[in-house]
Amino acid sequence: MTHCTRQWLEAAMDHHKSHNPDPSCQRHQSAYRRERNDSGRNHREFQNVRSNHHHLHHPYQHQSGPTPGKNPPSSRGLSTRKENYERDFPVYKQPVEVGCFSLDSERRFFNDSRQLRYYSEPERNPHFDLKDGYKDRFIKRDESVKEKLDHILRWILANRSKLSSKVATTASPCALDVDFVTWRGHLTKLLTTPYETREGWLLAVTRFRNTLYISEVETEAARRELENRTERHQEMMYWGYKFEQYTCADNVHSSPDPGGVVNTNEAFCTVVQTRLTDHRLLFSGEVDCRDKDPNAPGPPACYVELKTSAEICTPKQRSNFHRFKLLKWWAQSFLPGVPRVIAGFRDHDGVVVTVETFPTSKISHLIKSEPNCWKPTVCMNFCSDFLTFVKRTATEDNPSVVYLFSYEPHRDVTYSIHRDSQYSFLPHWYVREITSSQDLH
Ligand code: 0WD
Ligand code: CA
Repeated sequence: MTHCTRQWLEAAMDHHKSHNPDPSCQRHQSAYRRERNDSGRNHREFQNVRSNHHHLHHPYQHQSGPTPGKNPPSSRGLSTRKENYERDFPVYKQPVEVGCFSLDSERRFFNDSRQLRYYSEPERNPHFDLKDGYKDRFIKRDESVKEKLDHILRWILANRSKLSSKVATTASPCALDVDFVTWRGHLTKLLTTPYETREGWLLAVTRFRNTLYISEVETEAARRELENRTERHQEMMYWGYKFEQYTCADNVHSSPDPGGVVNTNEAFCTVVQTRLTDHRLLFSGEVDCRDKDPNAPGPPACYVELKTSAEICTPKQRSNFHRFKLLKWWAQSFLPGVPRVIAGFRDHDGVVVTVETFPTSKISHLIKSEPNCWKPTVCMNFCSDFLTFVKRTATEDNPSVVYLFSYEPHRDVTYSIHRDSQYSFLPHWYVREITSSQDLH
């Protein structure tokens, strides 16, 4: 691991200083902390962080287990048992934002940050009514339109020069300098797989010009769930967007406008590049807003993830929140390097009663008092081994061939191969453009 990578990882995972054997690393680490604490000075932290933090140990330096990469693969499947992934934390490079894009109120693509919003800190007990506007000021994205990777591919075509290998050689006929292209949300699903007991997934993979594209396919179970959503469930999905409207302003100097329309077509997405072990990744994720302070660190460190969740009233609710929800929140924000998750806790009637900040790097400490709780290292090692499995399996370089990877809870990951099928997802306009520009070399 390079010095720089380790430094980032330690800051991101918030190592306890006394467990760090390298004094020069400690210096860097405390500098990072100071900077981050300064920029985050206005933000409240979840109370447990401070009370528990000092006696918690870092999870990774005490891990022992199988050597990295020695997880015995079965001939066809990939194990999803968490016990197989409890080894040292894998190299995960600090994610770098290489670009961004926006989707407007009609879901049109723009290669810029016009939809980026600014976080406006609410009071601690704000009494935001999340039900307001559901009936009359809500425009919902058409979920029957499956966009697959299209927006990311559009971004790639508009930004080829940032990604292509400087010298195209026959030895390395890589159109893009990355191994994988996908949505952040798909990687989040991979990270949480060893702990997922309810929902399976289907991921379609195509190798094209030596880059592996990963795009989700809706499962039968997910489709049925979508169809059978209750009216209350539909309304609750609106609540998350409404919370964004109460806390996000369109400009640095403006204020949120809770009287406006909530339109879920609108999105701002960051595109980041990073590396997990030997997998070079390019992925995009939707970002809710950024820090207003012009002196805040650059992206992705200035980004803020907003969440809503039911108020926690009982020890059982607290335990479930730690075991299930914080796992998803951590995975989603850790991947692109978003440092803060800000949560609005709502009562049964959809009114936000408290707002708390969860620094991403502290989430894994918060949960350690939970018996049988999740571990970041298991999530990351599983993801790395899955990507290795994909590289080894999806060998035919052909835009119309799909390797369909399938996970059902408590089962291994398996796959099937499909030619020119309903699963093919790379659009002709993308294949044509990449093919013609590459053939010029
Ligand atoms: O299957 C998917 N997840 C697909 C996502 C298929 C096709 C498109 N997308 C894209 C959309 O363009 C959207 O803008 O998802 C983008 C977000 O991608 P992501 O960041 O990789 O997704 P994820 O991390 O799962 O979700 C981030 C946010 C969500 O916020 P919360 O706080 O609830 O996690 O993106 C929203 C949602 O607000 N979101 C979506 N928006 C549009 N389409 C979708 C979706 N399918 N899923 C989540
Ligand atoms: Ca959010």
